[in-house]
Amino acid sequence: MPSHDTSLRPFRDSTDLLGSGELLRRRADEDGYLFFRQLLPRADVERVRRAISEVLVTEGSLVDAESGAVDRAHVDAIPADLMRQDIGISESAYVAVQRVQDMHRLPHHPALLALYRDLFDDEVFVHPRHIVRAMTGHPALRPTPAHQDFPLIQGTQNTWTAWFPLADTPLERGPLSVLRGSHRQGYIPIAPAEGAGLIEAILCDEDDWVGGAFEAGDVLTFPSLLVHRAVPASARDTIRLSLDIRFQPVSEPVEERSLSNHSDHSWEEIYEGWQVQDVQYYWRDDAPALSPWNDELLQPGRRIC
Ligand SMILES: O=C(O)CCC(=O)C(=O)O
Repeated sequence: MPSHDTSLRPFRDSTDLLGSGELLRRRADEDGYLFFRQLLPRADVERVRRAISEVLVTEGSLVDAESGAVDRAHVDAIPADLMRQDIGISESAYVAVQRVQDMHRLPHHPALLALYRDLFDDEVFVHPRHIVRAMTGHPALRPTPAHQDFPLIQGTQNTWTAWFPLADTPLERGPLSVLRGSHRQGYIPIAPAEGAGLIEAILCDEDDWVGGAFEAGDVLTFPSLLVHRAVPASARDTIRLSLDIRFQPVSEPVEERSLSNHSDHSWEEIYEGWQVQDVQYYWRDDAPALSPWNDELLQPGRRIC
C-alpha cells in the first residue's frame, strides 16, 4: 500500500542559487526538486488569479473573486460526471478558464525562462499545455495521488513541472508536496487511483515528504520522475487555485499531446477574440522533435518492496 503519512519536512529554499546553473543542478540532483520563495512577482501571479477568479464568479463556483470563497451549493450540485476530477470544476467552466490570456503569458515570464535556461544550459521550450487546478470541496474530488509525471507526459524525462498557487495557500488548502530523492528511482510501476492523473506510483517505505505553505509568487519545480502528491485539503469553503506548467530543453524530444491545450477544445477556440498574439502558436515554428507515445507506461504494474 502506498504511504499516506502526511508529516512533511519544510522545503529547502534555493533562491540563493539562482543565476548558477551548476549549483542549481547540484541541488536538483541531491533533492529532486527546487523551491524558490517569491520567484515570480506577486502582482503578476495575482493578475492571473483575479482573471480566473472572475471567470469562476461568473460561472457560479465562486462567491468572491478576492477571497476565493466557494459557492458550496453551486459546486456541490455539479453532477460528478460533469466534474473534472483532475481540475476541480466542470469542463464547461474549465474551457472559459483556459481562454484567460494572462494565464498563457505567465509561463513565459523572464524569471522562469532564466531559471530553466540556467538549469538546462540550453534554450528553453515552454509546453503550451498549461493546467489550472481549481480544487473545491466537491464530494467527487480526491487529493492528487502520489505519482510521477513521466508516464502522463512522456517525451524527455528532463521535462520539469513548475507548480505554484495563484494565491497564498496554507496547508489547509491542499498544496503540492514532493517525495525528496524519488527522482533517482527511475520509472516506478503504477496502480490505478482516484484523483488527478488516475494513477499512483507504488511506493514502498519511502516517506521523505517535503512541503509547506506557499505564498503567491513562490515556485516549486521538479523533473518528471519526481514523485509528488497534493496535501489533503481541510478547508472546504475556499478554492485552491494553482498552475502547473512544463519546461524542457529545446534539444530534447517532446510528446505531441504536450502541444495541445488542456481542454477538449481546439486552439482556435481557446484563442478566439484574444487581443494578444505573442503567445499564440509559438511552438509551431520552434518545437522540439517529437517522440512517440508509449501506452505501456500507463499499464498497472507490480513492485516488490
Ligand atoms: O495540483 C495538483 O493537485 C496536481 C499537480 C500535479 O500533479 C503536477 O503539477 O504535476
